[in-house]
Amino acid sequence: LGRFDWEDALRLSDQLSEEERMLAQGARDFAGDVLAPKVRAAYANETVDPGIFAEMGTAGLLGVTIPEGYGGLGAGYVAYGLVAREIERVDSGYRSMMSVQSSLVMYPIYAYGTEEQRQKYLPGLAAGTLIGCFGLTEPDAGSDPAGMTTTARKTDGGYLLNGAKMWISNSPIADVFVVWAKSDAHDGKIKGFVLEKGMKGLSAPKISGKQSLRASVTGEIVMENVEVGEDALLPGVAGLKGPFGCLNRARYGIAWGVMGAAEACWHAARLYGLDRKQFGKPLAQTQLFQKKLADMQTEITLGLQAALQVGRLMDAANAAPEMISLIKRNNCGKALDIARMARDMHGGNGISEEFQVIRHMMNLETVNTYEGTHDIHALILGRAQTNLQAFF
Ligand code: TGC
Ligand code: FAD
Repeated sequence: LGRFDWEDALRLSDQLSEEERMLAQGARDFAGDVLAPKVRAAYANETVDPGIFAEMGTAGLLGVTIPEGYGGLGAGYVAYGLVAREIERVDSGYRSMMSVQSSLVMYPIYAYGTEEQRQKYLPGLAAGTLIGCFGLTEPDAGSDPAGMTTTARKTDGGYLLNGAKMWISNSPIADVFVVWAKSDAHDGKIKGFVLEKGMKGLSAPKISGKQSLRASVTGEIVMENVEVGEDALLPGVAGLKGPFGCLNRARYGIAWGVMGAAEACWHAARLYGLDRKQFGKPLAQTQLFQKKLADMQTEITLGLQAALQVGRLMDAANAAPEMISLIKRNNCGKALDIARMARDMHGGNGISEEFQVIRHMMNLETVNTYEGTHDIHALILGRAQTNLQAFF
């Protein structure tokens, strides 16, 4: 008979390569040593230390899948997912910073950019000396990005950009802005542009007062007659498949990441139940408490297995976007349920910052919404099995 490891019930670890295991351990050490000591104050005060990007860069955690020649790690998507899991074990906001930089900024520059754009931006983004953001969502175009009103008007030497983006991770501290706009030079199709901090007419005010993801900064991107040259255009893609190509990767990483946050909540609830006595015995010795632990263990184990399978398919260039919708939706929803359950299992202490679970719970409300809401991914999956679109 085989052994049973309650923390790794289906032996995910045995299914990883030696390189993947080492990278995951490195990310875990980094998250524990560098991120964990910062997170409580960052969350409480709603402050983000931009230096975290350089620390992540030094640890090799930015651009995990980008080739080494551009400063990346040249590793696969399973490795990227494992990094997301370890960072989000500490906080979803820190994972957000990493995944925007890697999947939503470095990836489009690598995949759709010119060689000059790659050389100009990727090494700095990989090192974390440059900070990136990704502007797709607008005040009136969230789930329906095709409804965007940001425009790029062709001029003699380039383009003139006008519009506003909303809810943009990292934007107030960003040096590099990947923004999506409808271009009159391309039949009104959506095209990507790379803008830089300091350009005339470009600003990125912070959105304050978030009750979720407070360790990561979120802002707007306002473009008022921002003039760029032809060299700002990402020439390699046109249409919504451009931003969606990036979202596929970020959504996949989120499916791993939220399992890290869920594991943190599950482990905290277990320890709390072993320690806390009521009615003369540990809470963990009651049937209801153990059932909740079993449910958490089951959902996390299955969620991680599913993420691993999609990661292997991504590494083989054989994953479909609907697979990513399935794991993004399931794992976010399950992680949120688990965080809420762990909060309840801590009783009154569960609302205290000291026990951390409520921070994860609040964060996961955002993660369940961004990169396609829980219901939008249901509609993507519904369309795939009925051939009927129910968006409008
Ligand atoms: P639809 O007609 O379905 O597709 C339009 C074109 O796009 C292509 N496409 C994809 N390509 C690659 N990957 C995918 N996943 C794709 N999905 C669609 C499609 O083939 C088509 O191409 P073409 O060449 O035929 O034109 O478009 P639709 O307008 O009906 O889309 C509907 C819907 C709901 C699926 C889509 O708009 C959607 O996914 N909405 C959710 C929006 C979203 O996820 N926004 C995320 C913003 S970024 C963010 O949240 C970052 S948070 C980061 C952090 O802090 O971690
Ligand atoms: P809406 O689209 O208005 O949706 C509201 C509700 O209606 C949801 O429950 C939704 O599921 C539901 N709904 C919408 N359409 C339908 C339908 N057809 N049928 C049934 N139900 C429907 N965006 C970026 O571009 N870059 C970023 O870096 C970024 N970072 C973010 C960081 C944070 C902290 C947050 C909160 C958001 C971020 N976003 C970012 C934006 C995020 O992607 C959007 O919030 C998300 O896509 C949902 O859009 P919305 O907020 O406009 O909600």
